[in-house]
Amino acid sequence: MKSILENRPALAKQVDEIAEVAGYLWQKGWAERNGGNITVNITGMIDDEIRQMPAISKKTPIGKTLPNLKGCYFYCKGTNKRMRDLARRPMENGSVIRICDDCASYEIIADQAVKPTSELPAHLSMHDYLISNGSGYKAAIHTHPIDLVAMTHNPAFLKKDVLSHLLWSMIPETKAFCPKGLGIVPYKLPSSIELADATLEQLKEYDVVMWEKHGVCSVSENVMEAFDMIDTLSKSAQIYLTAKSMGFEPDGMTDEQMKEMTVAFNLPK
Ligand code: 2HA
Ligand code: ZN
Repeated sequence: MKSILENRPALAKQVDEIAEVAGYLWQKGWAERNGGNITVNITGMIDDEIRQMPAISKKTPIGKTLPNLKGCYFYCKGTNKRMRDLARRPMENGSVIRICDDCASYEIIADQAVKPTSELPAHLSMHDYLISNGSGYKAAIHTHPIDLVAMTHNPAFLKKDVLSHLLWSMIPETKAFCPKGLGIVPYKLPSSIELADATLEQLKEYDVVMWEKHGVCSVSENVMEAFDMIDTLSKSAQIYLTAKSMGFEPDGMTDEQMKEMTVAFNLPK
Protein backbone atom coordinates (compact mmCIF):
# COMPACT_ATOMS: atom_id res chain seq x y z
CA MET A 1 0.00 0.00 0.00
CA LYS A 2 1.24 3.46 -0.90
CA SER A 3 1.78 5.80 2.04
CA ILE A 4 0.62 9.42 1.94
CA LEU A 5 4.23 10.26 2.89
CA GLU A 6 5.63 8.90 -0.38
CA ASN A 7 7.06 11.67 -2.58
CA ARG A 8 6.03 14.27 -0.02
CA PRO A 9 9.30 15.19 1.74
CA ALA A 10 7.83 18.02 3.84
CA LEU A 11 5.06 15.84 5.21
CA ALA A 12 7.45 12.91 5.75
CA LYS A 13 9.82 15.20 7.68
CA GLN A 14 6.93 16.43 9.82
CA VAL A 15 5.87 12.89 10.68
CA ASP A 16 9.52 12.00 11.42
CA GLU A 17 9.66 14.86 13.90
CA ILE A 18 6.45 13.66 15.58
CA ALA A 19 7.91 10.15 15.83
CA GLU A 20 11.12 11.55 17.32
CA VAL A 21 9.17 13.40 20.02
CA ALA A 22 7.00 10.32 20.70
CA GLY A 23 10.26 8.45 21.39
CA TYR A 24 11.34 11.14 23.85
CA LEU A 25 8.00 10.95 25.69
CA TRP A 26 8.48 7.21 26.12
CA GLN A 27 12.14 7.52 27.16
CA LYS A 28 11.20 10.17 29.72
CA GLY A 29 8.76 7.77 31.34
CA TRP A 30 5.89 10.11 30.60
CA ALA A 31 4.00 7.78 28.26
CA GLU A 32 2.96 4.55 29.98
CA ARG A 33 0.96 2.22 27.77
CA ASN A 34 -1.20 4.44 25.53
CA GLY A 35 -0.72 7.55 27.70
CA GLY A 36 -0.58 10.92 26.02
CA ASN A 37 -1.28 12.14 22.54
CA ILE A 38 0.16 14.34 19.80
CA THR A 39 -1.69 16.23 17.08
CA VAL A 40 -0.21 18.49 14.42
CA ASN A 41 -2.01 20.78 11.99
CA ILE A 42 -0.57 19.77 8.60
CA THR A 43 -3.00 21.75 6.44
CA GLY A 44 -0.13 23.80 4.99
CA MET A 45 1.44 20.62 3.54
CA ILE A 46 -1.68 19.33 1.85
CA ASP A 47 -1.76 19.23 -1.98
CA ASP A 48 -4.70 18.83 -4.39
CA GLU A 49 -4.12 15.10 -4.73
CA ILE A 50 -4.58 14.66 -0.97
CA ARG A 51 -7.67 16.90 -1.03
CA GLN A 52 -9.22 14.48 -3.55
CA MET A 53 -8.40 11.39 -1.49
CA PRO A 54 -11.51 9.46 -0.45
CA ALA A 55 -12.16 8.87 3.24
CA ILE A 56 -11.22 5.46 4.63
CA SER A 57 -13.51 5.82 7.66
CA LYS A 58 -17.05 6.92 8.38
CA LYS A 59 -17.69 10.56 9.18
CA THR A 60 -17.30 10.70 12.99
CA PRO A 61 -18.54 13.47 15.30
CA ILE A 62 -15.86 15.43 17.18
CA GLY A 63 -18.29 16.36 19.97
CA LYS A 64 -17.90 20.07 19.31
CA THR A 65 -18.36 22.43 16.38
CA LEU A 66 -15.06 24.13 15.54
CA PRO A 67 -15.62 26.72 12.80
CA ASN A 68 -11.98 27.54 12.13
CA LEU A 69 -11.11 23.95 11.28
CA LYS A 70 -13.15 23.65 8.08
CA GLY A 71 -11.06 21.74 5.53
CA CYS A 72 -8.10 21.39 7.89
CA TYR A 73 -5.91 18.30 8.05
CA PHE A 74 -4.23 16.84 11.13
CA TYR A 75 -1.83 14.07 11.95
CA CYS A 76 -3.23 12.47 15.13
CA LYS A 77 -1.85 9.77 17.37
CA GLY A 78 -4.27 6.84 17.44
CA THR A 79 -6.44 6.08 20.43
CA ASN A 80 -5.13 3.15 22.46
CA LYS A 81 -1.83 3.29 20.56
CA ARG A 82 1.50 3.41 22.34
CA MET A 83 3.97 6.31 22.01
CA ARG A 84 6.84 3.83 21.93
CA ASP A 85 5.26 2.12 18.91
CA LEU A 86 4.45 5.42 17.23
CA ALA A 87 8.12 6.36 17.56
CA ARG A 88 9.02 3.50 15.22
CA ARG A 89 5.88 3.23 13.07
CA PRO A 90 4.05 6.57 13.03
CA MET A 91 1.64 5.73 10.22
CA GLU A 92 0.49 2.51 11.91
CA ASN A 93 -0.09 4.19 15.27
CA GLY A 94 -1.57 7.42 14.04
CA SER A 95 -3.42 8.72 11.00
CA VAL A 96 -4.20 11.75 8.88
CA ILE A 97 -7.71 13.14 9.31
CA ARG A 98 -9.70 15.76 7.42
CA ILE A 99 -12.26 18.00 9.15
CA CYS A 100 -15.58 17.85 7.30
CA ASP A 101 -17.46 20.89 6.03
CA ASP A 102 -19.87 20.80 8.99
CA CYS A 103 -16.85 21.60 11.25
CA ALA A 104 -18.28 19.08 13.72
CA SER A 105 -16.97 15.78 12.32
CA TYR A 106 -13.88 14.27 10.79
CA GLU A 107 -12.91 11.44 8.47
CA ILE A 108 -9.68 9.48 8.29
CA ILE A 109 -7.90 9.64 4.93
CA ALA A 110 -4.51 7.90 5.41
CA ASP A 111 -2.63 5.60 5.78
CA GLN A 112 -4.82 3.23 7.79
CA ALA A 113 -8.16 3.67 9.57
CA VAL A 114 -6.49 4.31 12.96
CA LYS A 115 -9.07 6.07 15.14
CA PRO A 116 -7.62 9.32 16.55
CA THR A 117 -6.75 9.96 20.19
CA SER A 118 -9.42 9.90 22.90
CA GLU A 119 -8.47 13.49 23.70
CA LEU A 120 -9.46 14.63 20.21
CA PRO A 121 -12.05 17.19 21.46
CA ALA A 122 -9.39 18.91 23.59
CA HIS A 123 -6.75 18.77 20.85
CA LEU A 124 -9.00 20.04 18.07
CA SER A 125 -10.47 22.75 20.32
CA MET A 126 -6.93 23.95 20.96
CA HIS A 127 -6.11 23.97 17.23
CA ASP A 128 -9.33 25.84 16.49
CA TYR A 129 -8.36 28.48 19.03
CA LEU A 130 -4.76 28.65 17.77
CA ILE A 131 -6.03 29.40 14.26
CA SER A 132 -8.53 32.00 15.48
CA ASN A 133 -5.88 33.99 17.35
CA GLY A 134 -3.42 33.93 14.44
CA SER A 135 -0.72 32.31 16.58
CA GLY A 136 0.75 30.25 13.75
CA TYR A 137 1.00 27.40 16.26
CA LYS A 138 0.66 23.97 14.69
CA ALA A 139 1.44 21.39 17.37
CA ALA A 140 -0.28 20.13 20.51
CA ILE A 141 1.12 17.55 22.93
CA HIS A 142 -0.52 15.91 25.93
CA THR A 143 1.65 13.75 28.19
CA HIS A 144 1.96 12.45 31.78
CA PRO A 145 5.24 13.73 33.32
CA ILE A 146 5.67 12.08 36.73
CA ASP A 147 7.18 15.09 38.53
CA LEU A 148 4.74 17.73 37.28
CA VAL A 149 1.69 15.52 37.83
CA ALA A 150 2.91 14.72 41.36
CA MET A 151 3.06 18.44 42.11
CA THR A 152 -0.62 18.86 41.16
CA HIS A 153 -1.53 16.57 44.09
CA ASN A 154 -0.68 19.48 46.41
CA PRO A 155 -3.61 21.97 46.54
CA ALA A 156 -1.16 24.78 47.37
CA PHE A 157 0.36 24.44 43.88
CA LEU A 158 -3.02 24.71 42.14
CA LYS A 159 -3.55 28.37 42.95
CA LYS A 160 -2.99 30.65 39.98
CA ASP A 161 0.71 31.06 39.05
CA VAL A 162 2.08 29.52 42.28
CA LEU A 163 3.60 26.58 40.41
CA SER A 164 4.86 28.82 37.58
CA HIS A 165 6.79 31.01 40.01
CA LEU A 166 8.17 28.07 41.95
CA LEU A 167 9.38 26.30 38.78
CA TRP A 168 10.78 29.50 37.25
CA SER A 169 12.83 30.10 40.37
CA MET A 170 14.60 26.72 40.20
CA ILE A 171 16.85 27.55 37.21
CA PRO A 172 17.02 30.65 34.95
CA GLU A 173 16.24 28.84 31.70
CA THR A 174 12.73 27.89 32.77
CA LYS A 175 11.32 31.40 32.57
CA ALA A 176 13.41 32.09 29.46
CA PHE A 177 11.91 29.15 27.56
CA CYS A 178 8.49 29.01 29.19
CA PRO A 179 7.87 32.72 29.73
CA LYS A 180 4.10 32.50 30.20
CA GLY A 181 4.39 29.80 32.87
CA LEU A 182 1.67 27.21 33.15
CA GLY A 183 -2.09 27.30 33.65
CA ILE A 184 -4.02 24.89 35.83
CA VAL A 185 -7.18 22.97 35.01
CA PRO A 186 -8.87 21.43 38.08
CA TYR A 187 -9.51 17.70 37.72
CA LYS A 188 -11.96 16.77 34.95
CA LEU A 189 -12.86 13.45 33.39
CA PRO A 190 -10.27 12.46 30.73
CA SER A 191 -11.48 12.89 27.13
CA SER A 192 -14.46 15.00 28.23
CA ILE A 193 -15.76 18.13 26.53
CA GLU A 194 -15.51 19.84 29.97
CA LEU A 195 -11.76 19.14 29.98
CA ALA A 196 -11.48 20.52 26.43
CA ASP A 197 -13.38 23.71 27.34
CA ALA A 198 -11.41 24.32 30.55
CA THR A 199 -8.12 23.81 28.68
CA LEU A 200 -9.18 26.33 26.08
CA GLU A 201 -9.88 28.92 28.76
CA GLN A 202 -6.30 28.53 30.09
CA LEU A 203 -4.77 28.73 26.59
CA LYS A 204 -5.84 32.36 26.40
CA GLU A 205 -3.09 33.04 28.92
CA TYR A 206 -0.67 30.10 28.77
CA ASP A 207 1.04 27.81 26.24
CA VAL A 208 1.33 25.03 28.83
CA VAL A 209 -1.63 23.79 30.85
CA MET A 210 -1.56 21.28 33.72
CA TRP A 211 -4.49 18.91 34.08
CA GLU A 212 -4.75 18.25 37.84
CA LYS A 213 -3.79 14.67 38.79
CA HIS A 214 -3.56 13.70 35.11
CA GLY A 215 -1.01 15.37 32.86
CA VAL A 216 0.09 18.37 30.90
CA CYS A 217 -0.79 19.93 27.54
CA SER A 218 1.39 22.25 25.53
CA VAL A 219 1.02 24.07 22.24
CA SER A 220 3.67 25.65 20.03
CA GLU A 221 4.82 26.39 16.46
CA ASN A 222 6.10 22.86 16.16
CA VAL A 223 6.15 19.59 18.05
CA MET A 224 9.78 19.95 19.20
CA GLU A 225 9.13 23.34 20.84
CA ALA A 226 5.97 21.98 22.48
CA PHE A 227 8.06 19.12 23.91
CA ASP A 228 10.90 21.43 25.02
CA MET A 229 8.61 23.57 27.17
CA ILE A 230 7.34 20.54 29.10
CA ASP A 231 10.89 19.17 29.36
CA THR A 232 12.14 22.49 30.78
CA LEU A 233 9.34 22.64 33.36
CA SER A 234 9.96 19.02 34.28
CA LYS A 235 13.67 19.80 34.80
CA SER A 236 12.70 22.51 37.29
CA ALA A 237 10.30 20.12 39.03
CA GLN A 238 13.16 17.58 39.28
CA ILE A 239 15.44 20.16 40.89
CA TYR A 240 12.72 21.03 43.40
CA LEU A 241 12.01 17.39 44.21
CA THR A 242 15.71 16.51 44.46
CA ALA A 243 16.29 19.31 46.98
CA LYS A 244 13.23 18.19 48.96
CA SER A 245 14.41 14.61 48.96
CA MET A 246 17.79 15.77 50.31
CA GLY A 247 15.79 17.12 53.22
CA PHE A 248 15.66 20.87 52.57
CA GLU A 249 13.37 23.39 50.91
CA PRO A 250 15.22 24.85 47.90
CA ASP A 251 15.92 28.57 48.21
CA GLY A 252 14.89 29.40 44.67
CA MET A 253 16.31 32.38 42.77
CA THR A 254 15.65 35.63 44.61
CA ASP A 255 13.15 38.20 43.35
CA GLU A 256 16.10 40.39 42.30
CA GLN A 257 17.67 37.55 40.33
CA MET A 258 14.34 36.82 38.64
CA LYS A 259 13.85 40.50 37.83
CA GLU A 260 17.37 40.84 36.42
CA MET A 261 16.86 37.81 34.20
CA THR A 262 13.42 38.96 33.04
CA VAL A 263 14.85 42.31 31.92
CA ALA A 264 18.02 40.83 30.39
CA PHE A 265 16.08 38.23 28.37
CA ASN A 266 13.31 40.69 27.48
CA LEU A 267 10.63 38.43 28.97
CA PRO A 268 7.09 39.36 29.96
CA LYS A 269 6.75 40.17 33.72
O1 2HA B 1 -4.43 8.97 25.31
O2 2HA B 1 -3.51 10.21 27.93
O3 2HA B 1 -5.74 11.45 28.51
C1 2HA B 1 -4.47 8.56 26.61
C2 2HA B 1 -4.52 9.74 27.49
C3 2HA B 1 -5.84 10.28 27.81
ZN1 ZN C 1 -3.80 11.64 29.50
